[in-house]
Amino acid sequence: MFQSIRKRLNSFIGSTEEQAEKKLAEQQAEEKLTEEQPEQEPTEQAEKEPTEQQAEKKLKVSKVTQVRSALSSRLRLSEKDLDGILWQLQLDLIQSDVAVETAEKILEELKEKLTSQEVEKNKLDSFIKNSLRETLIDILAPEKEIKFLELIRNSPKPVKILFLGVNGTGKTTTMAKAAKYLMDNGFSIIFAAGDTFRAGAIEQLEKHAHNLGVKVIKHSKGADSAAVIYDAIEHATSKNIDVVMADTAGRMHTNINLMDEMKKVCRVNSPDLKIFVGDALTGNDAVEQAREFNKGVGIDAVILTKMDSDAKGGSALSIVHETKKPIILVGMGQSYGDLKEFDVNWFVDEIMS
Ligand SMILES: Nc1nc2c(ncn2[C@@H]2O[C@H](COP(=O)(O)OP(=O)(O)OP(=O)(O)O)[C@@H](O)[C@H]2O)c(=O)[nH]1
Ligand SMILES: [Mg+2]
Repeated sequence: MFQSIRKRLNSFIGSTEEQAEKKLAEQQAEEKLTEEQPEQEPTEQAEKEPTEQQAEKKLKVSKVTQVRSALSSRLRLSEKDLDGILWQLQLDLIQSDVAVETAEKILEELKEKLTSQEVEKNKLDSFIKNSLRETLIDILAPEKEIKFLELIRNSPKPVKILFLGVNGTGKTTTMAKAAKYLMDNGFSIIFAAGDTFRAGAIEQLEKHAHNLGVKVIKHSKGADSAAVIYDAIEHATSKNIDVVMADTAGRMHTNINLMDEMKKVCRVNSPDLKIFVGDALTGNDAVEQAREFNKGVGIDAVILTKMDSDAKGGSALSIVHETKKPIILVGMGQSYGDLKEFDVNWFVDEIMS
């Protein structure tokens, strides 16, 4: 998981450290040269100076030497020192599925942090790692944090959740996984078979529902998706069910008819949580889709699926940076239990370890 980006970030840390050490060695060599300048021949006057004054002078000189050795173990990186390394990092990030604007923002913030202060030689490693870590955490900060379980716990019931995204990203599977997660935490669930478009979609959802022991509200294929979801909400309200989870048909964000249908679903049912489900393997496409769905219907949160496969990880950084919406859950496999709450520290540890 995330091997590509991890390797590249580690290479950035190594190169920056190397560059800093090189600069320090040059700095020390220069200082040594200055120190080795021959001292002035003792003048007659000095010879005549009382020993007390000579001792005082010696003390001053030794203090200067002390300050010099203190200085020579510290350094401050400059923009020039970092130019080449940051350029390489930008290319590496883009190759790890980080969108160009997000990569630029990372570089800008990283450069500011790395050049902001003098650092002690023995603290270089942690300084560079912390600068990178803080930068990545900043990039992953949404405008509003959402803790999934907490939100469900604290919202008026029934909580209405809509899963949306393009075809095959994992909406239906993720909805089933999220249902299991919520049921394990004591909530009751009902499914709305809102994908009335794709052949076999209703049956696929019914199979998950059967496995999990969840009721499905369905109409027939081709029916109005907004109406199916409406019925499910009515049912949940009358039966005191905590959460309505509505599946929807996968649609390209460029498909105007289906996007209009999604707008209607939202208008009729006012979902509490519109979750964009993106496939982490599709990299920059997932970012573009999230942006367009956000523009079209407004999303509240993101779930990234297939993080267990060969995902490069960069799309997580870009999606949050571009949409400012939080990633709430990540899909880590095909079983019902393979879903976890997204934790920024976990993710940054994973890509930096
Ligand atoms: N490895 C892995 N596979 C996943 C994950 N989530 C979903 N899948 C797989 O992705 C495929 C598509 O999943 P669906 O849930 O049918 O996707 P969908 O978005 O509902 O697809 P449409 O309804 O056709 O738009 C299935 O084979 C899932 O098992 C995940 O986190 N990891
Ligand atoms: Mg589906």
